[in-house]
Amino acid sequence: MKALRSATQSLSRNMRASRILALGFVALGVGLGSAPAATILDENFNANTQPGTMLTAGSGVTFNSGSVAFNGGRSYLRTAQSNFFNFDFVAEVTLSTGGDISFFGMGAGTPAAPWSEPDGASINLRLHPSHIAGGRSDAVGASQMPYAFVQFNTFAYMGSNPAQRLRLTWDATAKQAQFAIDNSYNGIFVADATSALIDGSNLGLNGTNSAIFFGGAGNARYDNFVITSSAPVATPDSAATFGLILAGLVSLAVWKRRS
Ligand SMILES: [Ca+2]
Ligand SMILES: [Ca+2]
Repeated sequence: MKALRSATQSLSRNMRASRILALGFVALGVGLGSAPAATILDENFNANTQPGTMLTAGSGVTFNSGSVAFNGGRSYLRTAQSNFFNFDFVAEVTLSTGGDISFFGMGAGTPAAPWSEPDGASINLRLHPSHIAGGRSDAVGASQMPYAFVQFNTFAYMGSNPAQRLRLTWDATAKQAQFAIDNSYNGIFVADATSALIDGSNLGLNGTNSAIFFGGAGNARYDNFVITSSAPVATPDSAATFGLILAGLVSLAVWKRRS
């Protein structure tokens, strides 16, 4: 009986220990695992000014009527954050097609000579209005421009549309991208066309040149740009705070040595 009680006590002690160990592993898992996907950028352009989270390239970008328009030469708007290659994300934006080709993708988001198409390395969607190239919709992977397409996938002929919701999904582990388009978007995304998987491993994309961008010309107009990602948001404020704390600790150490 005594032996049995001792065995039971020992068993319960072991169970308690393993429960604590399990809790420890859960805590460790939360600490080491990638953060759950969250909305890290949500821009409706209703302020009619350039958001602080985004940068322009080219001279034809204007913020008005609660959205952003692209005129003149082909121009681009891109995220200031440029490390998306390293993180899973889903980016979406609504396009009202203009009179010229429109672009949406991941890369430097700058115009390349001679036609001001998005410079490589890049993965992007090339959307022609109805009167150009039959309104063709292409998903491409480009190492450099002009015309260094490593992959070129024509997957739809969407043509012009006043509310075309564009979606880019990036798998950072597989290094694969996929585009989807919802024509006549009504607020709930339902893909009318989905591209082939684009291999992003061999284009020269990396953790420093991978902004998310869109643009074009001919009064292409974009709105409601949303990024959901496991990427940590780069905030200059937190870096500054860290610097202040560090400076505080250094001066405290100096003060302690002196006193
Ligand atoms: Ca808006
Ligand atoms: Ca639709």
